[in-house]
Amino acid sequence: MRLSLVFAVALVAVSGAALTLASAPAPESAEIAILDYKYQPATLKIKAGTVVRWTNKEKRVSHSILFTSPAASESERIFPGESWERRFDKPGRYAYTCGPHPEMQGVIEVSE
Ligand SMILES: [Cu+2]
Repeated sequence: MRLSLVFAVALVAVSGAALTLASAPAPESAEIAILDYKYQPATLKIKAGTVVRWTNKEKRVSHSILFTSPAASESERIFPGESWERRFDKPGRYAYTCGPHPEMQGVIEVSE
């Protein structure tokens, strides 16, 4: 009787540890505001696996996130009050601009 109680306690402890191992840590996140035709901050340093969220804080103007290197890709238009997210899994330097406003410039620097 006593032995089976010890066994049951041990079993609960082991399954608790397994649950902890199974749940991957939530990805880190970072925020960039878009305001006054600027990405704020314009340069952001993050670790691989981080989710970056751009939020348009303008009153009227819509923007986009147009990556120019290492690969070209563009977000949909981000209207005032809207957000757009991208996760960066590979280390590197990701330069981007705004489709409609090429004078806007930003960089995401991703490290290991
Ligand atoms: Cu823009």
